[in-house]
Amino acid sequence: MEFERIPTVPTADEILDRCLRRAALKMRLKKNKDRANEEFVRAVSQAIHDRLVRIVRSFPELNEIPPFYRDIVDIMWGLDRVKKSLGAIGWAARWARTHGPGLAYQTRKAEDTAVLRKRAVARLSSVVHQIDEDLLFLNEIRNVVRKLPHVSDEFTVVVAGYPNVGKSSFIRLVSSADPEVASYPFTTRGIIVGHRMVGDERIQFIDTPGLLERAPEERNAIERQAMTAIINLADVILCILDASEHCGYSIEEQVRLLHDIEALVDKPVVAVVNKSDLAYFDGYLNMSTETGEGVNEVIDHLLHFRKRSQQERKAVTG
Ligand SMILES: Nc1nc2c(ncn2[C@@H]2O[C@H](COP(=O)(O)OP(=O)(O)OP(=O)(O)O)[C@@H](O)[C@H]2O)c(=O)[nH]1
Ligand SMILES: [Mg+2]
Repeated sequence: MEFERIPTVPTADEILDRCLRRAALKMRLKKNKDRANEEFVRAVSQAIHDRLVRIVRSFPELNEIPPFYRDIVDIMWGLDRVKKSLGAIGWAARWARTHGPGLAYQTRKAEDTAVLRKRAVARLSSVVHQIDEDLLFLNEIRNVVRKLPHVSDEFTVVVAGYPNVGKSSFIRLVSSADPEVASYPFTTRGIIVGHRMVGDERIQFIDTPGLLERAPEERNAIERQAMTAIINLADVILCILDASEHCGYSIEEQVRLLHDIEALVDKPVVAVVNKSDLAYFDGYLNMSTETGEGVNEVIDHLLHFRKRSQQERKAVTG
């Protein structure tokens, strides 16, 4: 995702420092002081304009980013607020471009060009300072989104279940390459994203640490939205149970969670019982991520939904 390439968004003071210094450097060699003052104003406003435009362009177009990322930005900060801040930066850039030449012209025409130069710089500074909060806000967003997991629009299995049932172990075991550990802003724990090649197609596995382990009525609105953003990625949900109860939850509680999840989402839910090296639970697929027993059967079972989701995608795209 292009998010990780967004550079740090500078503060108003940092922008002004840089632009003033660069303009001063350019003027150093000028012999005629009046001419130098005029050129200084022109150079500063141009540099401010260019810098601000670069900031706006470094952010991806919010209407074009994949729904998962748009959901997260919306839940965390609100799309409108983000657009407003980007708009404010754009406004300041345009201000510098529109008024810069006029300020430079006034400087040249002035009795005392040094006074006018200072006045012009003060006006430019005040415009840049007006967007200081927008700059800080965009930098906060940048710092969060660059650490989001990479998820793509391919066949996706979202792995759910109580803590310690073996969700992460499962993803690590079945992933062909080293899974990515990224951060998801709604949980303090790392989220694991892994891939497995099956034939010439990939399956994407996504962890849900701490997201689906509480009863629906205990979740607040933000948590519900955050969960929906992850669930929307899923072609199928794999709900892992632990019949050994070593995870600390009774099997009854775990089955209740399974039913909650089934009721909550309109995606297929596959239940599988992990830690079969310790205990079996009849009526379900059983596997052990420790010994590998039953894991291939689980993958095969998940693949049935790949065929289905491909047909559904074809039906949608015609
Ligand atoms: N005996 C046995 N232990 C397992 C098996 N799978 C996982 N474990 C152990 O169970 C513990 C929890 O496994 P994790 O994969 O971290 O569980 P998780 O569901 O990702 O837990 P959270 O990230 O806290 O939600 C670890 O100590 C694993 O070694 C298994 O098949 N058999
Ligand atoms: Mg885990």
